[in-house]
Order: sequence, then C-alpha cells, then structure tokens
Amino acid sequence: MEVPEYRVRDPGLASRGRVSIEWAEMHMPVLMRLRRMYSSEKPLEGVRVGACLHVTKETAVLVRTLREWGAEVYLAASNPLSTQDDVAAALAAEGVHVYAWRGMSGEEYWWAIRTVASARPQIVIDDGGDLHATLHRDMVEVAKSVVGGTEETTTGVIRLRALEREGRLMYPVFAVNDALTKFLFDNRYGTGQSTVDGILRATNILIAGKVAVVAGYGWVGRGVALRLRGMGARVIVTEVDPIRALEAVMDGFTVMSMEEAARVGDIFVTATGNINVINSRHFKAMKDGAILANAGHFNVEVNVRELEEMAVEKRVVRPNVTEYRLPDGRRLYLLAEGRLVNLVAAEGHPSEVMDMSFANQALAVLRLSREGKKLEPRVYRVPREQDEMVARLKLESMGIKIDELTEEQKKYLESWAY
Ligand code: XFA
Repeated sequence: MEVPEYRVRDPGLASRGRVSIEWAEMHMPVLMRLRRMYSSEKPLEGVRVGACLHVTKETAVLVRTLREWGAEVYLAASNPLSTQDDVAAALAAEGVHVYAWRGMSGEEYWWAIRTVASARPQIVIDDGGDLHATLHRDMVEVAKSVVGGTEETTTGVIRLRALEREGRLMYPVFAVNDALTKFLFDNRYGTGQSTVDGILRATNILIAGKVAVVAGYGWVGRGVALRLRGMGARVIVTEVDPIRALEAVMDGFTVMSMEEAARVGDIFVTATGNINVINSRHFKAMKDGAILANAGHFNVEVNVRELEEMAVEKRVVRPNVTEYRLPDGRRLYLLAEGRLVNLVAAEGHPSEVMDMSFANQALAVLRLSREGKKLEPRVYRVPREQDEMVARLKLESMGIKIDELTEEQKKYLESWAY
C-alpha cells in the first residue's frame, strides 16, 4: 500500500491553523510546562507514536509536545466529523503524518486508522478504541511490536477491559480516562461550562430567573447544575439514585421527579447517560416555550421520535433550535436535534480542561517509553503520583501555593493508620 506523507482537506489552511494552535497553547500551561521540562532530554527520540484522536487545536498541542520530545507522530482522526481542517493542515506542514479531514467517509476513516497502524508505532494513543481494535483484529503482527498504549475515553477503556478479560490484550494500556485529573475535571467543568455555552449560543436567552431542570446528578449533571445556578437560574435536579438525590438536596438544589419538574421548567438539560429520560408524558405537561437540551448520551435522552409524532408543526427558528408545535398550541424548543449540545452548538471542552487530560496522556506515553517493556499486557490506571503531578502543575500555573504536611503531621497520620 502506498502511504502518503499526510492527507488533509487543504494545506493552504496551515497558517490559520497555526494561530489557532498557539491560542490553545496559551491556555494549556501544564502541557507546555511538561514540553519544556523534557525537551532537552528527548525521551522519545526514535519512537514512532501512532495516535487516533479528534484533530483539534488542543490535540495539536499534545502532538507538538510529543514531537518536541523526539517522537515521530502518525495521527488519524478518531471521528469523521471532529477534525479542524486548519489544524490538520498546520500539523501536516510541521511534519506530522496526519490523515484527517472533516467529513471523511466511513471507508476513509478506517483507511486512515490502518495507515497509522501500518507505520508500526511502538506507542499507541487512542480515543474510543478504534486504533487498538484495528491492531488487535486486523494487524496482529504490528500489535506484537507495540510497547504500550493509552486510552482517552470510557468507551475505549470498556472495550480494552473486555479484551483483557478474554486474555487477548497484546500490550499494556494506561486508562487515561480514569485519572482523577481527567474525568473529574472534563465532565464537571468542561461539559458543565460548554453545555451552558451551547444553550446560550443557540438561544441567546437570559439564564437569570429561569427554572432550569437538570436530569442526572453525576459529574456532568453536577457541573451543569452548578454553572446554571451561578448564572442565576433556580435549578431543579432529578435523579433515580437516592444517594445522589440526597447529595443534590444537601448541595442546595430542589429535587423532584421529572413528572413534577416537567410542569415548572423553562430549560431542561439531560445528563443521565440513559434513554427516554424526557418523553411524551413530560412533553404533555411542559409549559409553552420550554427549551430542551441534551448533555448526556448522544441523542437518546430526549425522545425525539415521540416529539416528532406529537407535533403538528415543526420549523427551525434559529441555528440549532427547532420549534415543535403541539396540538394544543404549546411550543417546545429542541436544541441541536437532541444531540450533545456542547459539541453541536458550542466547541466542546475548553482548552484548560483538555490541558489536564493531555498532560496525563503525555506522561503516560513517557512512562510507557521508559517502563512499557516491563509491564504485563493489562489495563493500568495512571499512578496516583502522576495525577498529583498534573494537579500540582495546574495549581502552579495559576500561581497557587498549597501547604505541605510537616514531618510531625506525617508521623501523627501514620500512627493512626492502623
Ligand atoms: C468532537 C471532541 C467529540 C471538538 C472538535 C471541534 C469542535 C468541538 C467530537 C470533539 C469529542 Cl465526540 O472535539 C469539539 Cl468545534 N473532543 C472532546 C470534547 N467533548 N467530548 C466534549 O470536547 C467528550 C466526550 C464526548 C464529547 C466523551 C464521551 C462522549 C462524547 C475533543 C477535543 N475537544 C476540544 C475542542 N476544543 C475546540 O479536542
């Protein structure tokens, strides 16, 4: 197979992409600090890194860091629609082997992943597990020479744990997703903010004084509820788990069933990870003008099919806002067709949270290059020290100093440990 140096939409977009990457660098201080810390050592000299990631300005900051450390990087898109074409062009112009453009076909998507795999990477970074799966399914000879890998998402980690259980995992993988400095921050603060951002960009409404209903009080729900409250909404939380519901009450939110909340809410945000959370029973009870947005699982939390069936009329009133008129004349407004409002109507996670995810990625890659050969083919959590290092560097970047235990305090704690 003829392997091109790179394949992108339009190499002419490179200069715009460079400016965009520099903007992300300004807001990713941990990754930039790590880049400088190991740049003279060149710890990845001669290492081929194969990556399957959303090709965004933030990913570019990670890729530039790995290259600064000496790596040769091969990069495929981890989703056919998430590529920022100007960023891809900038990376190609810098010598990254990038195979990604927005709107790739399914066939092109898998071609790009196979192309990255056929470069025989020693280290593999993935977001969603498609590159790991391709290596294990179709390119076993290449997988044999992989020293180790990382995985960015929950879905990918689940797929890798299944491989591990079946005894088929061929190299050690760090589950970057499970790092505290990753999932606690991107779900709560990344999705929390970008969801509100998406609602604002789509609707341009005033949040203050509105009754907002947040379905689900997991990390995403907590973040969304916190931010909506911060902007002056009266926030109602709905939950199925009694412990989480109680937490929401004690955090000062009003808790009730969706049945009740449906009658009083102005804005509804789903963040449960489940299906059919808002359905025809609720549509029947909602106020004229109610706004519906999803921050949870793809497009299944709001039952769009039932809304379509109930409606007598439907029209797009603004980008990402669809009005559904019900038989009694009430109008409901669905944002982003029920898909993830923070991706469709805003820009996903802010760079500052990707900073911590990708600092964990970079440190996991460094760890694999040093100790990968000694590790069993298992799924590993990132070590606590790494998590703490990322948090410390983030604090330092913000100019925040924290206390340290004295020797006396350490002894005191240890003496009570038994
Ligand atoms: C696109 C990401 C997905 C972009 C890219 C361009 C724009 C907006 C699709 C993505 C993920 Cl599925 O990036 C977002 Cl204009 N991200 C991650 C992200 N989010 N994820 C919110 O931002 C986390 C997640 C999601 C959606 C976990 C599980 C399921 C779905 C990659 C990225 N984001 C930063 C983009 N800043 C411009 O680099």
